[in-house]
Amino acid sequence: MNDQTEIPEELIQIIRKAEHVTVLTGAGISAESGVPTFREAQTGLWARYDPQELATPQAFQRNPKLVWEWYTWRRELIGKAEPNPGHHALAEMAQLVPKFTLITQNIDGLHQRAGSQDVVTLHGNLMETKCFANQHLVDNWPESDAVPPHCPICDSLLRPNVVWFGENLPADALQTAVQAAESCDLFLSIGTSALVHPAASLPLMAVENGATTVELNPQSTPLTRWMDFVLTGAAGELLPLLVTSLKEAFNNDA
Ligand code: BV8
Repeated sequence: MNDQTEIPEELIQIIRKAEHVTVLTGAGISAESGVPTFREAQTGLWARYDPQELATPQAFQRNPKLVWEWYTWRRELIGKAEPNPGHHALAEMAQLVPKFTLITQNIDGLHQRAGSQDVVTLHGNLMETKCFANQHLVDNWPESDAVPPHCPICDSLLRPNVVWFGENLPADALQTAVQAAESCDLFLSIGTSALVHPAASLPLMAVENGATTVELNPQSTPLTRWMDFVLTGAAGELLPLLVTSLKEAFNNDA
C-alpha cells in the first residue's frame, strides 16, 4: 500500500462535530523520533534478544543485570529522542475538540514532552524506577557497583516502572482507557500493531460502542478490517495534515 497524501473530507467533518475523541497510540508514533518500534529488529548488542522475552518478571529474576542494562540502553536512546510532528499534532488536536483522551502503550514520555496533558499511560514510564519486591518508586539511589542497584528503602533490586508481559496494567489507567473507548464518538488507533492485550481490545470496544473508528498506520493490522477509516502512512506526516484540515474546517465555520 502506498502512503496517502490527504485526509478524507468526510472524516474531517466527523472530527469537527465530535464531542469526545479518544486516541490510542503505540510504538509507531515514536518511530519518526528515532525510537525503534517494539517489533523492529533490535540493533547492536540487543539484536539477538526478543523484546518479549526480556520484558517479563521471569527474565528479570533469571538475569536482572541483562534486563536492567537493556532498559538502560533504551532509556539512553529515548533521552536523545525528541517528540516528532505526530506527537505535537495530537497535543494540538486536544485543544480543538470538546473532550480528548490520549491513551498510550508507549513508555517513552514523548507525548508528555510534546505538551499532551493527562496522558493515560497503560504500560508505565521508562524514566521512572521502582523496586521489584515492594514497588517503592525511587528517584535516586546511593552510588554503587551493583547492577541493578538496590532499593534504598527495602534493599530489593530496582527495576523500570513499566508493565512487563504477564503483569497487570495499572487498574486506574486501564479503567480510564476502557471508559474512554466505550463512551467516545470517535476513536483513532495510531501506530500500533494491535497485538498486545488488553490495549488491543480498546479499539474494538469503540467499534462495539458505535464510535467512528480510524486506524493510522503504514501497514495493515488485525484491526484494519473493523475500522471505518484507514489512513495509510506515517503519523508524523498524516497527523499534521489532519490537524491543518481540521483547523481549516473550523475557520470555514467562523
Ligand atoms: C496482562 C512495556 C493480565 C515494557 C509492554 C489476551 C489475548 C492474548 C494475550 C494476552 C491476553 N491478555 C493478556 C495476554 C498476554 C500479554 C499479551 O498481550 N501477549 C501478546 C504478545 C499476545 N499481555 C500481557 O501480559 C499484559 N498483561 O494482560 O495482565 C494477565 C496477567 C497474567 C497472565 C495473563 C494476563 C501486559 C502487556 C504489556 C507488556 N508491556 N511494554 C517494555 O516496553 O519493555 S508491551 C509493548 O509491546 C509496548 O508497550 C506495546 O504495547 C507493545 C508493542 O506494540 P506496539 O506499540 O503496537 O508496537 P509494535 O512495534 O508492535 O508496532 C508498531 C506499529 O507501528 C506497527 O504496526 C507499524 O506498522 C507502525 N508504524 C511504524 N512506523 C510508523 C507506524 N505507525 C505510524 N507512523 C509511523 N511512522
